[in-house]
Amino acid sequence: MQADLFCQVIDHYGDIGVTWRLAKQLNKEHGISLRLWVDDLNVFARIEPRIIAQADQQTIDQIDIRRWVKDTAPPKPYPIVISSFCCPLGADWLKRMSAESNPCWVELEYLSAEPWVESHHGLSSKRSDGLNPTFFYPGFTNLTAGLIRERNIIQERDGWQADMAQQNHFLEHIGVPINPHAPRPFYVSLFAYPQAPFQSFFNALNRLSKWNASQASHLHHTLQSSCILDSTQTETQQQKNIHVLIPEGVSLPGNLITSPSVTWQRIPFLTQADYDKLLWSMNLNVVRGEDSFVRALWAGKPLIWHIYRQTENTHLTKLNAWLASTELPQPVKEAMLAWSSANQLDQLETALLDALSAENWFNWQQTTIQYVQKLAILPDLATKLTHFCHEKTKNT
Ligand code: TRH
Repeated sequence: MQADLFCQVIDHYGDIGVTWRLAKQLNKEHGISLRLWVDDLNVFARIEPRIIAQADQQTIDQIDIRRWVKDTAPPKPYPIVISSFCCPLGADWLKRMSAESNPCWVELEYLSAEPWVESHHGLSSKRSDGLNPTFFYPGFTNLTAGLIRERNIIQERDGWQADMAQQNHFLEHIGVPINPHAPRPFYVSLFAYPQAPFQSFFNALNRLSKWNASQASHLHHTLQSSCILDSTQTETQQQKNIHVLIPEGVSLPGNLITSPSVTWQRIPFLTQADYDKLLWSMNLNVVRGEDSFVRALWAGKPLIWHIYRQTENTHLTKLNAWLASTELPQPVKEAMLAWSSANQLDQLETALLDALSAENWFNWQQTTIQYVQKLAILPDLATKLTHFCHEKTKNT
């Protein structure tokens, strides 16, 4: 099977992040030969360092990557056309598609847990030019297009998470100092939008790290239940046991008040494969948008999702819909909602500290693991897409 896959980079990295991941999986696991059309190769190069931003054509991992210049005469379209995030293909492509190949055209939508997605997934709409696109809605149930999940990702994650030496080697490789004789810190990765409530988050972590003796045992239990501290830890060692890793490109406010009791460290912006390894190595992941959110789910660790902000608080409707589909402890749900809502900084700090308390932290981990285990047995998006396109094109 041959497919033309289109990506229009709107902003940030998610458009090309999702599309590139899907392209590789469709080719590697389903044998589809892909022509990937991308309008902004500079952003592409940020997540895929092998990209030559000046090249009009290049092949990476057997994917034929083309610079997509709108309003230029297109080649003969392949029998399958996929437009990521329903990006407009432009009159020239549509004309050739309707005149020559009338392809199996899939419009890949944004991810949402909202209930209406199930009834919309798979619907098509006949156009006046004869084209008949079908809408694929990614989602969290078997009545949607599912989620992007590579065939062995869970197995690879489990192997990684069982190998502390490999994790330490990786962390050192990206510049994180490892002290094998000290207790393993409580690691946090922080990938959020500029308007994130960084100070409230820092305050909560600072308070967590400085809990006094009476609460140290509860911090001890918290950290121990995350298999971080063994019982030999003395109280002083429990100080400074939180290490926050912030990728290049995540902008922090200039006037941030942090404290010596928590280590905040910049790390490089990683390749997608290395970013997965970072997420797998952490205790808590703050992620955003769509792709890093799904990758953090596959990491099986507690996460805070900074959802992409939309007008009229549509993003809060989406966030609430996803939270409602989980069994996460109430303080965790409150913290995630406060994180993405305006003027809820105090609630955020309180809810976060509550969520990180021994009891809730253990439940946060358990409910996350159980939730992801259920997701990981659903058919993945690339498989559903391939089956759909195979069925649609086999009779043509
Ligand atoms: O960058 P984003 O905010 O992209 C957003 C969202 O996709 C949103 O849904 C969309 O509407 C908007 O773009 C236009 O967040 P996201 O989706 O997590 O994409 C980030 C990509 O960057 C993801 O593929 C992971 C990758 N990444 C790396 O490869 N290395 C890194 O070090 C980091 C931090 C991220």
